[in-house]
Amino acid sequence: MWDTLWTGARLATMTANGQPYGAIEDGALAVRDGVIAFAGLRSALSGRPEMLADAVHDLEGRWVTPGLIDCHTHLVYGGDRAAEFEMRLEGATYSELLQAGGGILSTVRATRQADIDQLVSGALRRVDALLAEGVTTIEVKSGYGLDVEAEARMLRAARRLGDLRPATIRTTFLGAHALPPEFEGRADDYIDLVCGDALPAVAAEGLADAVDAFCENIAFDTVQTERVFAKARDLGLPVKLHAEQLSDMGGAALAARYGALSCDHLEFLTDEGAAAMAAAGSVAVMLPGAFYFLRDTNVPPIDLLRRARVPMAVSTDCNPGSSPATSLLLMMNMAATLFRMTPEEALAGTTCEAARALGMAATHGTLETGKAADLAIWDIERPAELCYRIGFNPLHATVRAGEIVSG
Ligand code: DI6
Ligand code: FE
Repeated sequence: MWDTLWTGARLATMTANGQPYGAIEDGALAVRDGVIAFAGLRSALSGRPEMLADAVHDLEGRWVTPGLIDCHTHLVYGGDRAAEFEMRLEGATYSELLQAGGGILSTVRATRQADIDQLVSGALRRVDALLAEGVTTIEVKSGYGLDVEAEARMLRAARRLGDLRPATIRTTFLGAHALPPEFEGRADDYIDLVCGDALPAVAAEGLADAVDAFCENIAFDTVQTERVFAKARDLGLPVKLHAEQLSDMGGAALAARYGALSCDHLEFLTDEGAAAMAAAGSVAVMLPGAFYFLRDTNVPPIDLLRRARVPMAVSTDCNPGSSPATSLLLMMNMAATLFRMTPEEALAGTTCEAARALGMAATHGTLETGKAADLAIWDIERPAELCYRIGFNPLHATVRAGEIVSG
């Protein structure tokens, strides 16, 4: 017996079954013990639905996708940056603000002052906005603490989000995000702290699933980034990188040498960088919210990534400075309108490829027997509608680990 069986479903399995979206029209999906036990044609069921499961629901032709995965966020932080937004509208640039001690560093000040309860309650509002659109897995980075204790506190806050909401949380240590003011002019000393104290402490407490860095002319260079990656490797943690966002630093090629799960942003990615990512199997995480909000004009080289067969994910980059976004559907719309990704690529980017970017492809991101029963059920006629509308939410219900959690 299955726990629950949904019939009358149109399944966007996001598997390579020869159909766009891996679609199965007139499908059925069953779960048992939180795992998908059947995903296929209704006609392939071995008996009458009522005989097969404790609970049976007819979805009346609604579409079912894997629960959406937001694979790159900075949604735990203190304060906000609305005042800075106004300054940018008056002409200040993102890089100038950071170099003048604002930008990321103003969020660092607010985050250092916040206790864990304040960090959690602020983040929950953003988590809830994501969950309202069918998100079931969220990656959360540190990087606004920039000292041993505050970085760990951010990650503890992130982990707690997963206890408070029906979501799978993956945490990433981003100690090398910006140079904290007390290390001004001493970036290498700060990297000593990251590698010698902060990262080992975080690893010892089991607080991070991966390690990230901001490799950029306003942040850390490739030599400093490589020191962080080497330490991560020693500790057995996979790496990812904010690479080639504002300039070409050669970060993607470096990350690929460390077998990076993903390289993210990539507005300035080169042919060599793309080739290295393809060889390493690194996912390209597209962040159109940051591109839009910073009024960037260098579109990431989508055609190059396609030709090189680099998998592409799509994420919010939810953060207070460059992408105050809590709608993954809007990011899918922007991936299509701004980056010319197809709606199918955009949905793959928030399901199977996002799972890959988190090292979770074996268990999440597609509708297949044996995978986690994380589902989003939509009131739509075709999957392209998930990208098509702007600011409209067609979610009917969310299922997390086999349980209906909304709808
Ligand atoms: N790139 C980004 O887009 C975010 N971090 C990064 O390295 C922005 C973070 C912020 O501005 O607060
Ligand atoms: Fe980011």
